[in-house]
Amino acid sequence: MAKSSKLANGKPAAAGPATIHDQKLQRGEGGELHQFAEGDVPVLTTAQGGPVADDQNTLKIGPRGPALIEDFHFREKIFHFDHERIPERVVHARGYGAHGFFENYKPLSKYTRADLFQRAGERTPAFVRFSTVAGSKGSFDLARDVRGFAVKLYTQEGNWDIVGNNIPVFFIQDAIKFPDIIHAVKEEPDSAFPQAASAHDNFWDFISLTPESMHMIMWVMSDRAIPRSFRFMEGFGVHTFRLVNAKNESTFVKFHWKPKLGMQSVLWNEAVKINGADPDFHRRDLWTAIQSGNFPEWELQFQMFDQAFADSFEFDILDPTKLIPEEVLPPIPVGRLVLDRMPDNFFAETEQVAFMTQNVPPGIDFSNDPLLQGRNFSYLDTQLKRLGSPNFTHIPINAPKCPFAHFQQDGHMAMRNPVGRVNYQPNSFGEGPRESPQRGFTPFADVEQGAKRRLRAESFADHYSQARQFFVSQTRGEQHHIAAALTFELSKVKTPVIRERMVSHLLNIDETLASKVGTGLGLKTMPKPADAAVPTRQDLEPSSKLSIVENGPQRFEGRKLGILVTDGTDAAVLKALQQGLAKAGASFEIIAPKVGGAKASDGSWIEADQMIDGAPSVLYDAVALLPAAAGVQDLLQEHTARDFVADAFAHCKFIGYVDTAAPLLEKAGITQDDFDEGVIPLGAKEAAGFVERLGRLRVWAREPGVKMK
Ligand code: HDE
Repeated sequence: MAKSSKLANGKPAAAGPATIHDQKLQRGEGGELHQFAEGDVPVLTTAQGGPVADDQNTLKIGPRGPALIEDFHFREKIFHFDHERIPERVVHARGYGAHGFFENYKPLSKYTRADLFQRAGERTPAFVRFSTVAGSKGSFDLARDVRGFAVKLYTQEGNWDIVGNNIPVFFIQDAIKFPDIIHAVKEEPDSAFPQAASAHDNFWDFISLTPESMHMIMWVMSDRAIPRSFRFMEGFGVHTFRLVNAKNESTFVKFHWKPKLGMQSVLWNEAVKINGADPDFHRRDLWTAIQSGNFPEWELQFQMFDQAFADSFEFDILDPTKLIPEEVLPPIPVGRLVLDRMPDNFFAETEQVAFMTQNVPPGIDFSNDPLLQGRNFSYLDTQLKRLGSPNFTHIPINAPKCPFAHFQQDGHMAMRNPVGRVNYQPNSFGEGPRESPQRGFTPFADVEQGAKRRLRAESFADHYSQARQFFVSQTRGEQHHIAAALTFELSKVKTPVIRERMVSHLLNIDETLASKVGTGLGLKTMPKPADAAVPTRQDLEPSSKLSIVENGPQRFEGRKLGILVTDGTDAAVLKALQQGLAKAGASFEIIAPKVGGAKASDGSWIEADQMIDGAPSVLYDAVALLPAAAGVQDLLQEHTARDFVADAFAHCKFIGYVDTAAPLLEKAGITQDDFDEGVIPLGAKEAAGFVERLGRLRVWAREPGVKMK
């Protein structure tokens, strides 16, 4: 709050030291000092710059009104407030962004002329926005959904946007179906629910009538759709693109972002509880990591191939419902993306950022993927609606960071002030920019021919083989999660025929999966397999790269331990744990019965981050139970304390415990017989070893025993 403002009682607020916020207010955009300042504190003004005397009371006749419309300060303030919202994105409305940079490893001129890939170590500024697809802007973070992974690279040859997802394939093969799939997944139009959930009739009706979506369905029913953090997910450009070099030679490419901290997801039961406990879980995670200097990092990798590979590959490389297994075509590391700065203002940057698939620099080009071609139309179109003016590139987050010059002019909210008389070319005055055949974007000169028709290529007709390949590439536990997710989602579908139709597709993917889901749904008879245009191939090799568990980090870096303390907690154990975590690059939160903290065994004060009611164990990757003998008696009376432990166990997490915590484990229903390698006795000496073991993240062997759905 500006310090010149008055409190409700009309008295000026106490003047404290000027904050950064005030400093900014004090200087105009050009750095000029504000005209009005009292000492160190800037004076509140209208948007027109007029100083304001009273911001607490409207202008009235007499103390009780009526109010006067002459009150220009009130009218301007309310006018602006009334117009604070812009339309949210029609898809990917809920998102969170951060600034950073891309660093190129080595020159790639053999493949692409794109300037950002020409020099080793070159850094290109970046802005990344992660998102969910279906929910509205205010929906919760842990929806079962695809995550958007949109990267804007401010290259020296204009902005390059890789508008990708955390899943390498998509639901549909042709952009003309996009409004249908999105209408179907979003809330139903009559009831306006469910919010941010695909578990409803319309979605599964559309899906069950759209066999091309089956591969994607396997992914969105897998743990990929409930990531633990944006920091722990992969990103994909999805479509096949082209790299084009200076000789105009083209190489096909698929873009992959690999998280440095490895992949990690949560369980569905956890996701449901996280949504209640902290709907901003993913936002908070990214914010906290970056603000504390733990900058998330991804490696950009290219899967590159030529026309001969494309011709020989089992599926059409233009079909966005297919991927190329990494075992078949290993991706090559080309650089790293680091996110190191949060936006100063969410609206100005994250909300106003406009990603567009058609933003490519010379040296990057499109393929004929029909989904990509459709997107290239949609993303420009949508910005006009959302940002309200063709001048959306004037907004700083969207403006290029390289020199630019063109003759586009005027329009709503034009922010630039072009000088001179010439606003066209060619012109006789030798003024203004001219096109450059050498430096400019030249599309790859592919030769196309064919009859003009609305047709789906036959090479796009196999809808089940890669769905099966994905399924059989998962660990048993992950397969179980897919079956449980399908059963859950379809249990929310009220129309029996839709449930059956879905099971008929599953029969073409994997019989055990289909029968698990059929049994889970209580189908009286199994349906016949759906008609398949192409029979499912059984010979595709499993690809271990498709599993999250098989590619786990094996270290606790970037993860968070929840440490439960009470008065009397052993200070030495706590200290040893904290040291172990710091060494591992991990963080922790202290959870105490009261947020004020607790007194440790040595009389020192333990500051708490959370009270037990506000911090269920779903917010942590593992837990340590350090209550003292007296404190544990109080915890035994608390439901939330028992749930803290019971959930950690049911979610297959590592649990460290001191002797005095044993009654709490018992009260949570965990008996000596249940103890496994993940329930670990803790003393000061064991702390380092405990942290080391946390790197496995979960004790998956426990899962069948706890019968988590
Ligand atoms: Fe999008 N998509 N999309 N999409 N998409 C949008 O653009 C669209 C598709 C993706 O953080 C919209 O600015 C069509 C695939 C992300 O701001 C819109 C089709 C992939 C984001 C649009 C697709 C994506 C969007 C809405 C089918 C993964 C969020 C607001 C042909 C490769 C970007 C906006 C951000 C956003 C259209 C399919 C990813 C309406 C027509 C496939 C990450 O233009």
